[in-house]
Amino acid sequence: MVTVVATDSTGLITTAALTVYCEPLRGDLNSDGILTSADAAIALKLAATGGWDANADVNHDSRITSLDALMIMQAAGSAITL
Ligand SMILES: [Ca+2]
Ligand SMILES: [Ca+2]
Repeated sequence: MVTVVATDSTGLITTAALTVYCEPLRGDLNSDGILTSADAAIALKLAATGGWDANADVNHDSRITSLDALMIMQAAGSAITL
């Protein structure tokens, strides 16, 4: 929840409370706020073990595979955007 304060040109002030929903950074599997090779490694581990994390399925095919890890690695290197 954030509170927004607005002032118009005559000096009148109003406030409003807003609820803000933040979506996690897609592919940020260690939740540190950035995409790195560590996230790709976690995706690879999920792919190898059959684990599931919806945030790791970056190509939206309902499976976690090495392709998801590759895409996370490419996004970490700014080659693509997830
Ligand atoms: Ca991360
Ligand atoms: Ca996938």
